[in-house]
Amino acid sequence: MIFISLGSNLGHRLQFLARAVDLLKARVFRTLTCSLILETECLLKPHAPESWNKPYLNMVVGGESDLSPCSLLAALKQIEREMGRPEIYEKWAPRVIDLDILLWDGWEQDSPTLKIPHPELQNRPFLRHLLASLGRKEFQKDLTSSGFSKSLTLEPRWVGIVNVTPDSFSDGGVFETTDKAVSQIHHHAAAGAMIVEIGACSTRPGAALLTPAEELARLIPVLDALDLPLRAGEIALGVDSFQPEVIRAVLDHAPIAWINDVSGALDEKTLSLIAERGCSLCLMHALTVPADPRIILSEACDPVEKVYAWAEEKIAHARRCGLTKDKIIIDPGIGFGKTAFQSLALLQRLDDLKGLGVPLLVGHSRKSWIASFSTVPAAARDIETIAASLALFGKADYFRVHDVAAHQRAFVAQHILQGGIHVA
Ligand code: PH2
Ligand code: MG
Ligand code: MG
Repeated sequence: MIFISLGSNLGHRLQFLARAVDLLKARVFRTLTCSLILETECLLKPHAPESWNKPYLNMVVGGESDLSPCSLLAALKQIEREMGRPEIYEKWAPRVIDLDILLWDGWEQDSPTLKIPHPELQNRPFLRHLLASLGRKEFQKDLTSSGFSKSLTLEPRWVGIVNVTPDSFSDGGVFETTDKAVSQIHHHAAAGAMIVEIGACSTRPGAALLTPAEELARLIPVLDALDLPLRAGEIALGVDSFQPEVIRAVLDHAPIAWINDVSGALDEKTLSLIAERGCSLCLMHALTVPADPRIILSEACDPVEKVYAWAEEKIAHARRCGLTKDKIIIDPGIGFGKTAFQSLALLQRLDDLKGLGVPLLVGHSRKSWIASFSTVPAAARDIETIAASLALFGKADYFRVHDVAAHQRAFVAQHILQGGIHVA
């Protein structure tokens, strides 16, 4: 078994860890198990600039590889470079990604360019903690409650929901809404959301649609308030809108990582613009927007087959407009034009959509399918949502939820019991 440590303390740390794991899986490892992620205090050399003191996200992966220690080291350096780490850097300066060989069963080495085991293993209890969590008995004493300020899991990837919907259209209402939205965005990002998604136009049954101007009047102040973290790449922001004019305006205004189109009906010009900007596109299946409880899929049809056929067509169309497969995310649209029975069937057979060959998103959080077995009000449905999320683990890439922090807590517990998550 070979163990690699991953660390990031610059930019969107979670996204950098995710990208590095994807590359390790593709290039280096035959099998791969991921540890939890711990947030740790930055260890610095004496007299390091105070600006370097940025907390790390650290994790460990273990697996089997056919590479020699020397070629593995070269592969790690190559990944670091491709991910934007400069070729020459000062020792222990902040970095988007650091990949080190920690341990190699049956191999020890002490050369100027490579030392195995990693000498810093002695000084970093969090690395020994992570190795213990992957079952390494020699570090069992290190599996303790100290040495980290936060614990997260890398999988699934969370999309945190933020509604920018004021009750009043007065200035006071907009300002108050902006503040609340911005603080919720920071809250989701700190809790471990991969994407934080803002939406100004409600799509729940009976909701009134907004004009593009009304929608933008709610969105733009939020983008402006987040200008710094967005430009620094610290937060990946999604916008939930299906109006081409709104999408164009927000893409021109700020770096947006993701557009969520709940209509699934964007025109070619808008799709091409999204592709050009390197933005991801989530396409949701719906019959009407806003949702109309009277317009639902026929009882005779198989909802999974229906969504599959719809998605195949939408993916082909989006690809013709320049979007690549990794940037197209398919969402079956739980609760949109479906009975509770049909929504449940889609959740139970989410796997069947994997054949589409694109990332999948599931948005089941607090929705009315829960009312078919629970009497708690919508805002209190997080226990049911989290239980469903745990049952759906591995069946979708992205989970779009109202409470990212609570999901992370539940998934960290599941992860630790399983002794790591096997990703390859
Ligand atoms: N890596 C460093 C320097 N300091 N501090 C923490 N908490 N985590 C690290 O991975 C780390 C560090 C140089 O490799
Ligand atoms: Mg290091
Ligand atoms: Mg290093």
